[in-house]
Amino acid sequence: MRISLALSTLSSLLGVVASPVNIIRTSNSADAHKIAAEVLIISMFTPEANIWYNIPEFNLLARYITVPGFSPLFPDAHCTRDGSICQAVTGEAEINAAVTITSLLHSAKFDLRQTYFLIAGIAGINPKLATTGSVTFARYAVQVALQYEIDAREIPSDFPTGYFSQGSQAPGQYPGSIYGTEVFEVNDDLRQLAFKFARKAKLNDSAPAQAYRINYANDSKACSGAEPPSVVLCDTVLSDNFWVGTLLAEAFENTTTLLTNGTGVYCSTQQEDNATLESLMRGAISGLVDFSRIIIMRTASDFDRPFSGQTAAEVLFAEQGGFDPAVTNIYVAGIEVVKGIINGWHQQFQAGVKPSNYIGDIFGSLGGQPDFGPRQ
Ligand SMILES: *[C@@H]1O[C@H](CO)[C@@H](O)[C@H](O)[C@H]1NC(C)=O
Ligand SMILES: *[C@@H]1O[C@H](CO)[C@@H](O)[C@H](O)[C@H]1NC(C)=O
Ligand SMILES: *[C@@H]1O[C@H](CO)[C@@H](O)[C@H](O)[C@H]1NC(C)=O
Ligand SMILES: *[C@@H]1O[C@H](CO)[C@@H](O)[C@H](O)[C@H]1NC(C)=O
Ligand SMILES: CC(=O)N[C@H]1CO[C@H](CO)[C@@H](O)[C@@H]1O
Repeated sequence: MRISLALSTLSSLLGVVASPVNIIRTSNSADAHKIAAEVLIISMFTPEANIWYNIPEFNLLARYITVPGFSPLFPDAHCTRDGSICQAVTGEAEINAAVTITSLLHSAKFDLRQTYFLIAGIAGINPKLATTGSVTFARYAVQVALQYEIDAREIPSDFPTGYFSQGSQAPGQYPGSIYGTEVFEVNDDLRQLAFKFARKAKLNDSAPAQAYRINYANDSKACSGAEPPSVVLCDTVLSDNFWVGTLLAEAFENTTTLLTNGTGVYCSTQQEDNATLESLMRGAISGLVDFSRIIIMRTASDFDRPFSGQTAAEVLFAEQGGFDPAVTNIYVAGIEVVKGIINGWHQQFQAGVKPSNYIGDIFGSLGGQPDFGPRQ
């Protein structure tokens, strides 16, 4: 599905060079040689990874660290010489994300207990909330395809969609069967800081993206699709399945509302984050990472549904022009987040950003009482 494009580097965009501070902490001798990254960028595939190379701020290709269990396509983690900033590339979709992140957390080469994880990838976008090129920061990640599915041609006549919760009898009913990976909630206080950092960025855009998004201008329900790119606080939803179209999008809006008990806002669409978060949460249970140090940033490359008068297949195959600005804005906005954390390390980030909201999964595995899910 994804188009591969040669992306020029952005060396001229940022004049200021943030010099990553010190580190490779040596608190006890067993950990002395481990890389204690302050920020670890999680990319999913080549264009998302490459946008961080040949930049003026730091050189992620100074160190290649082969990690057993990483994808055959992306066998190495990358780090700056001092180890303060690293990157892992998971490979696309849920299985790759879960296996790569789990392998990373159990690698003896890293000490990730104080690391901030910046999930930084492209995504589909709900034109009710934003447009292509926009940068979103999520509080909830919702797994929407973990449901029963009946082909739309065979659904009961009173069903609005073929998707409905496992253990339920119809769309709209709360799931009777919970696997535990349906919803994750991350640190909202950290999200607000990341949002503030990213808003310093001058977002990239392109003439083809502008020309295409005009089509949403007169669609009263989806007119945000025609606005210029912006930085937005809204949630992310995922499935291995790359869905497109008004009916599936609305069905999954409903699923998001249902699974987050009305709080989550279906906004960006992607294929990895419940898997990445499940791995990070299991790592947090094992004391390997701090689940309050995760940022989910998704930039919008394509619309999840057509404009009025267009079909679902037409939007899927259209040249929407959003891919290049979305990839560029991973760096343009993401670098502000990385600089914000590195420059504020001693004053704020080393000690951590205390979440005022619940964080974790639907079971309350990390303690606390989820604000979604069946009450225990
Ligand atoms: C967007 O990025 C591309 C590629 O670096 C660049 O050529 C273009 O001038 C940028 N446009 C804006 C509006 O920043
Ligand atoms: C939107 O409506 C205006 C005013 O009716 C019209 O001039 C314009 O062509 C329409 N744009 C699209 C993309 O349909
Ligand atoms: C979404 O939920 C609304 C309100 O319950 C319902 O009217 C609509 O048919 C649902 N849409 C889909 C596609 O399931
Ligand atoms: C979420 O909604 C379900 C279904 O309405 C309800 O059973 C559950 O108690 C709610 N959970 C919370 C935490 O409010
Ligand atoms: C790692 C993990 O929990 N992944 C889950 C994400 O959702 C899919 C459903 O499509 C589950 O099968 C996975 O277990």
